[in-house]
Amino acid sequence: MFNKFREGFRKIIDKIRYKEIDLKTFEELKDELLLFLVENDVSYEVAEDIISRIRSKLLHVKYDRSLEAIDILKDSLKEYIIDLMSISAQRDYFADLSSRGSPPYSVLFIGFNGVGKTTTIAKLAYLHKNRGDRVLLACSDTYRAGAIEQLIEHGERLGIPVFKYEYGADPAAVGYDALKYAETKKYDVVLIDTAGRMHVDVNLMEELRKINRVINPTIKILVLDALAGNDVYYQSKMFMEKVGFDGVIFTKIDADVKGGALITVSHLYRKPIYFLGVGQRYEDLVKFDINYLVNTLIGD
Ligand SMILES: Nc1nc2c(ncn2[C@@H]2O[C@H](COP(=O)(O)OP(=O)(O)OP(=O)(O)O)[C@@H](O)[C@H]2O)c(=O)[nH]1
Ligand SMILES: [Mg+2]
Repeated sequence: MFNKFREGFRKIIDKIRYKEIDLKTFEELKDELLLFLVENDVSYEVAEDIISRIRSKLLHVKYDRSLEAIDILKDSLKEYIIDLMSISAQRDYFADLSSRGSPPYSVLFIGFNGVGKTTTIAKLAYLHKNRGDRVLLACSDTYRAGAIEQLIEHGERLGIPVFKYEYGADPAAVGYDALKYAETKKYDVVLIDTAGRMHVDVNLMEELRKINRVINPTIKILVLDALAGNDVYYQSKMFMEKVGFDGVIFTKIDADVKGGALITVSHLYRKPIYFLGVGQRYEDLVKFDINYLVNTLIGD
């Protein structure tokens, strides 16, 4: 996990090994660090911010000559990422849900095409079920061929019912009626799947606004594919502008992604990363652990 980032960072660190800290060393390193961050999917804007903060930190440090630049660099970057993602450490998906009223809770999943929304819903349904929650899945993707069958198949495998209408039905109506149904039947949570959409899909983006308005979900989760790299910058911007979101789930972390996308999105919105998708099985949804991330990216 995050091997490229870790190895790249190690190379940078090796260059300054045994050098005493001074600003000259840092200035020499600056461009290389910037390039390294950008190559690892940290957006340029964020990479520049990281560097300017680390730099100003160095400027204010009273140098202890026994310290090596390497330690300052590592510690500053760790501190920066931990601070940036502190919201992810503080917030918990299940706690967030129950802090927002009473059941049935509704969770709306939004995101670009093929990022893993439906799979993530199935994984999260599995987690809910294991906690003893009564879960309902709602198929508000009435657009893509096979979308309804895909959700039904997960429902059957998990022993969880699926609320659905026909293809072409109004996705907002599916979500709304699913919620009404959940209220009557005393479900705890409704997980609502939506069709993948891109910024060029003007109608689909408008439709998403309607879904959001009509359902008024307890929580909106933006699903992002960590393999999309720096493209998550544009994806998250677009969904934030159109309907907003309360938290993020990154998928395909198992595919040796670089990791910078997580930093970029945290920097932009300070929204919690609730979970990471780390494979194709139902068990492969893990709570985001910031200390694990930082130690994996930067090392001890
Ligand atoms: N390796 C890996 N694959 C994943 C993960 N999450 C999803 N996938 C795969 O990604 C592909 C797309 O997943 P879907 O859940 O259908 O994606 P979607 O966002 O619902 O797609 P659309 O509804 O078409 O927009 C599938 O082959 C999934 O098995 C993950 O965490 N790791
Ligand atoms: Mg889907």
